[in-house]
Amino acid sequence: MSMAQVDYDGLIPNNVALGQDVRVKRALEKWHPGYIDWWMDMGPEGFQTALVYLRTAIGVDPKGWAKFDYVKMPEYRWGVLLAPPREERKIAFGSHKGEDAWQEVPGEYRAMLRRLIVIQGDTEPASVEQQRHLGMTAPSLYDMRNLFQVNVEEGRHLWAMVYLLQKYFGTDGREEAEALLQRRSGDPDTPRMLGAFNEKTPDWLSFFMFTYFTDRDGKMQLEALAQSGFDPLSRTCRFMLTEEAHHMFVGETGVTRIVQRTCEAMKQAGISDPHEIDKVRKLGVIDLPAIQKKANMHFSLTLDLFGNEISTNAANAFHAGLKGRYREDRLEDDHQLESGTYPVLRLIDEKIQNEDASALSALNMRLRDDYVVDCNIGVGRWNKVIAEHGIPFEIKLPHVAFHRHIGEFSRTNADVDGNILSPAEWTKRRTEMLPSSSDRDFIESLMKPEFTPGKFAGWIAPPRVGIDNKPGDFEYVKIADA
Ligand code: BYC
Repeated sequence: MSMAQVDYDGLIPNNVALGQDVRVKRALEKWHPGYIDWWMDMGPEGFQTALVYLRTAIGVDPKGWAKFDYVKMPEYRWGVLLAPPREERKIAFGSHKGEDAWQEVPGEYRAMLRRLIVIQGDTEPASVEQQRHLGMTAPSLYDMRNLFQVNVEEGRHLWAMVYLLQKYFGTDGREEAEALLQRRSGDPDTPRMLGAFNEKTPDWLSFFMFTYFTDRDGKMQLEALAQSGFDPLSRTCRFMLTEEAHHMFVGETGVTRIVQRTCEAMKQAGISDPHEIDKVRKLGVIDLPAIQKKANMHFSLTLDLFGNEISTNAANAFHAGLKGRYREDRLEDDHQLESGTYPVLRLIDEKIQNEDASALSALNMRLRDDYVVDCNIGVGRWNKVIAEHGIPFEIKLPHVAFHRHIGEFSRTNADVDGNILSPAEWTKRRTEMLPSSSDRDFIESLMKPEFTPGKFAGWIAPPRVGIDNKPGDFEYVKIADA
């Protein structure tokens, strides 16, 4: 069987010859029931027996890797899929640059590597937990199917990290794999590891913002890990990135469709001022200022996921050849960064100022800057829709110092333009910039399910094309079977 094909014969679909790797196969088979228990307890609530039109990976070839069919989610074939090896791959950066990529864990970097894999792994089930109530209020079967597709693939990404832990890290890898099933998003005693993954995803606008902003952090981090000198991690991340693209598509188009519906309704009602919030809300659509506030929140929470501005962890991981920069292989420099500098925004004398830091210790910032550029592309598309309707409003990403809980700016309060506010001013102005309880209540009041094939809730426009080119009234989820 070629590397591009997946062996579906056993319990765990894979393209890593698991059948010949008895120790790891047994370890994964032992982990499997705990995973299914976790999925039943913490996966999509209320739809575990529904038939969902899902794509399943049948290969790792970029073309034609997926097959679409109706599947009950607990029967989804979660498996271990690595992108094909690149012949004679070399480590592309850091102090081992030019050496052969590692096929086994380099002993000196074992702990660092395990920590990166565990953190990556922890985010995947966390997001499923955060989104578990959303099926009940889906604005259409199309959206419900997309939610569940994202969820099963996050489950598969957990499998991807667990495979690495089980195969390469012995007893402590097995313990970490267990712990990934024990932590819970938002639990005060056993929370998920990173801040944003303990927040709630209470409504569908949040879901789309999460998949737009937070899954995009996933993309950036996976791109950086795909550069890893540890080849199995690189290959795993390369395949995960093909799945991640759909998640960001769901987010970007979801927000676009909400913006579109709002603009259409405003135009129809003859409202040209986007700040006439009460009037807009009476139309049963989400006002643009509320969409802006949600974007402010999800963007700022996601910036925290890049860690501290100055980080020895990031410097060490790069120096060791474990985690590179975004698309390291396309950058032109010495790929070692021992002497270079990078400008970092910092809080100096209560002012936000650029300061040159050593390029190695500023790697989190470099990735974050690349992320912001990437985020702005979709925001531009949202604004195009608003402009096409002739409405004077522009969605803007807030300043990176706004509403931060990690790093330099967690010590201060900045507004969306980066002006430093006193604590009293912050408290006074907070709900201008972040969703207020009345914003939340209003959005929640719209979250009524629409489960008729081909129909959409009134606050969101239908998509331009169906999934797998299906017609508009296609029954993406057969709930009757639930
Ligand atoms: N919350 O040296 P620093 C995804 C901790 S998303 C809580 O600056 P570093 C997905 C940090 O752990 C992508 N704690 O950190 C998306 C450290 O603690 P220790 C997930 C935080 O290591 C949607 C200390 O503060 N993958 O895939 O340079 C759906 C000092 O910090 C936070 C990865 O993140 C935080 N936000 O950078 C599903 C890739 N930030 O160790 C999935 C793997 C920092 O001193 N992880 N801390 O006790 C990494 O590369 C890095 O760990 C981080 C942090 C970029 C997260």
